Amino acid sequence: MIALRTLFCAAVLGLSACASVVVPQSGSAGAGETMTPVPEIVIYHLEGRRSERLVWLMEELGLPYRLEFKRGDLAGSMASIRAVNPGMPVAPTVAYGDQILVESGAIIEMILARHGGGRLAPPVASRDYPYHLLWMHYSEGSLASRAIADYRVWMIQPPSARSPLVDSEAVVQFAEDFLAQHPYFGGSAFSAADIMMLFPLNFATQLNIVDREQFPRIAEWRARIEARPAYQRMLSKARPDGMVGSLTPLPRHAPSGPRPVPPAARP
Ligand SMILES: N[C@@H](CCC(=O)N[C@@H](CS)C(=O)NCC(=O)O)C(=O)O
Repeated sequence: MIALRTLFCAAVLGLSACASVVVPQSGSAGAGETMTPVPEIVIYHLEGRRSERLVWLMEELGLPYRLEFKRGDLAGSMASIRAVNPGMPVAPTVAYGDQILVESGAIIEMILARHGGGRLAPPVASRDYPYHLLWMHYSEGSLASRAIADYRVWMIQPPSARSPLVDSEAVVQFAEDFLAQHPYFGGSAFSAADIMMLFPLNFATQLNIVDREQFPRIAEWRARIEARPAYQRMLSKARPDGMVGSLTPLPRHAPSGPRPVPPAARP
């Protein structure tokens, strides 16, 4: 297990470790809005990993934060995370005032509720809101979990047939089908659900867990959202040297085609 955890996120390049702290614009949560005051927010970060979601969110909202990572040194960045969060050393770990938080989706929902001023989420009464919430949770609950499981299983034993259970291809196809009907995972407008969905979709397509050629709508959506100025600002601050410690793409993705019907319900 330790080896697999290392494989997933702690591949280390032999680059020099230099502490990098970025302090973007400071200020209130939104002009003319009454919102909870923003405490000091520190994002403990690993380049190219899920902590980018928080940096991107803060850049979209124009909220102040401090970014903590060791440039080009995933092991060094991990050591900083472990120092503040020994029990659950993952990225993102966020210091929110005197509270240490994990789970990118939960942190994003909390920041939007307290400091978002209605931005990056559709109104609760709107038709888009259930979609937004669905994809906020699907990104980790159904998509990342299956893509990571399939990647790890492949490394142990490459599959020779498609699983009868919902696999990576099925969860990515569900996202592709939604984008046939809606421009964003937020429904009619960009929302934090789009921020949540990018990491696992990139993980599944770029590591060849699924055949990216089968998902043209996801490719088009990705180009559109990665062109956002806030995403580009995130890249320049949180990934200044490009991708660090990439995982190896699979030499071939799992067999595609129709999924066999499972004989009975299984976990
Ligand atoms: N569900 C969590 C996942 C956090 C997570 O696993 N992050 C990875 C980086 S992308 C990590 O820190 N892995 C280290 C490990 O598994 O030891 C979230 O969305 O924040």
